[in-house]
Amino acid sequence: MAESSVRKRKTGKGSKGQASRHGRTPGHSSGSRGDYGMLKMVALAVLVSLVFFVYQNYGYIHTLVKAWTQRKRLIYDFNAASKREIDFSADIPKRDAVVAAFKHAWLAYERDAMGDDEYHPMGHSGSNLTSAGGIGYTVVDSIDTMLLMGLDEEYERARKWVAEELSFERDGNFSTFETTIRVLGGLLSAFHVTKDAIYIERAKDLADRMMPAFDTPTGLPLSMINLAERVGVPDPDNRGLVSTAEVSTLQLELKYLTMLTDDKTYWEKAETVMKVINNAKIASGLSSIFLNANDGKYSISPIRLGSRGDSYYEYLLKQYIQTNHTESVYRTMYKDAMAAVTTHLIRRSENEGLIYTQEIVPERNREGKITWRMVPKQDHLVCFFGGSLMLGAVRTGATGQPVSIPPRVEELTSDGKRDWINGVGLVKTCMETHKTATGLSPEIAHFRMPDDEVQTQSQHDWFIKGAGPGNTPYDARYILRPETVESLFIAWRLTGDPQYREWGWGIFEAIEKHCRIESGGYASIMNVDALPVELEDKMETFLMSETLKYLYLLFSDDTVLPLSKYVFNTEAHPFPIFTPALQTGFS
Ligand code: DMJ
Repeated sequence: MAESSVRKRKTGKGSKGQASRHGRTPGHSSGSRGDYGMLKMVALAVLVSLVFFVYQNYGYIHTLVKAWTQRKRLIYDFNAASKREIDFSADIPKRDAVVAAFKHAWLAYERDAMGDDEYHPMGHSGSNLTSAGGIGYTVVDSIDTMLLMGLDEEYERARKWVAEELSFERDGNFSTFETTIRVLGGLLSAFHVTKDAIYIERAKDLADRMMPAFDTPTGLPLSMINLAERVGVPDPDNRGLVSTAEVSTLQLELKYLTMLTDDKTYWEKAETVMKVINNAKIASGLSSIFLNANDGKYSISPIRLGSRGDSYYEYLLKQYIQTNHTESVYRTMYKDAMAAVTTHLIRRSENEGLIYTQEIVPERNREGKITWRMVPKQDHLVCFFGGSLMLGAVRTGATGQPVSIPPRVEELTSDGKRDWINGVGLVKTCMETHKTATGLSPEIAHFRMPDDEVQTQSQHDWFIKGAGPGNTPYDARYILRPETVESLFIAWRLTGDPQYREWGWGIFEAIEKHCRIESGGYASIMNVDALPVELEDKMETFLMSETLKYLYLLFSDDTVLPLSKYVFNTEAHPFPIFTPALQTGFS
């Protein structure tokens, strides 16, 4: 039956064709040849003009095609990711290598500079933040990493130093923000792990000395605090303004301190700041990097996710997580901020379609009017944001809790999917900026714009501004920063994708190869894209508190500090998530 019907259709077609051919008369035939020749001429002319048009407009057409293909380029395939087998067991050799690196850093510091705030591994010396003496910047910042890594002997010596030597009776001006995230944060997480009263006593002493910084007309804390005098000190470099990230990155620490001490003062100070920031909201939903502590308004200043902006966004999300999703005001603030950031700051690069964040900078024109300039420049600091977006997607952009690992597409709202994809893309971009001579990424990456002259000089979509033979700009440095490995750790825990471990291991190997000082410790690099490396004699405290901790966690199994139970302060000190008994939040 089938065959005969096929045959029938063939016959039908054939007869139609024949009928048409038979229908032509000789006269028609010669006319048709003429028409055909004419048609060929026209087609040729069209083709030539098309080639000419393409030749003349190659750049524009190339841009259009690129834009079209980039829109199609898939950053993340939810379905493929969900099918992957996940193995969260520890990678013991790599984890042990990270522990060995920590010991290499700590033992050198302990030998050369025990108790000093900062360490200079090449000069085998330490230094303090002020001439009034140290405040345990390095020791306290490192304690919970030792506890995590099981370095008992090192821990006992550090604990002894805290008990016998640490003093905050220092007549000097200290950064309110840095002291909170490194020292107060370190003491609180050490207390959480050990329940040793020494840490909570020291934490309370420090916090009480810092409270006067909040005595401003609005409650926004001043940038500096004299710990002995117990007075807040305005930052003379910034016309008395306070930085947005600095005032909004004290909340996890102060709120946890209230939970541990039952003293509401800390909580209230922290929450007042957030209320002021919420009220300062401007129409675009964006936040600039400075606030005025007298009137609580944003000052006209750059808008960015890098320095002075970064951890404001981080703590909006983490405050919501810290109190077990009970304070919806932070969810709202975070979601509004992410909507504004997506619209105004997140961009894709020209050729490779890399996700990055631009800055918006105010400029005064000749008439004195403010105009806003877009600057395609991203601080290394922004690399925390990839992991943060992913975490935010599953905590604030999910249809329910808990969310699968990795999240299934139907578990995320449209905002959740948007933030997840941007987060994945941003982590990838940060890894792209590690494609340098050292495998380490610079302090600042610029992204090429369509008509940039630099387009012809760089093979990537990003470049280090001002770098060249004999030129070492500030932007080219790597100072042992943790932001990329922080995002890799979060991305690993939320996806189980081994790519994140591989990338982390690459960064660890690059640090070992280029920053390690044989006699002990690690130094910063002046130019990540120049070999042999030129070193800068400084080992930042966040190498031991953050960079090596996040690498250790990346290679540990997922029962170690699970993200469902812990929230990390911005200096990687883990605090437990809790459900507050007191009435909190504001509207
Ligand atoms: C750390 O002190 C903290 O992560 C802070 O929030 C930003 N910068 C450094 C590390 O780069």
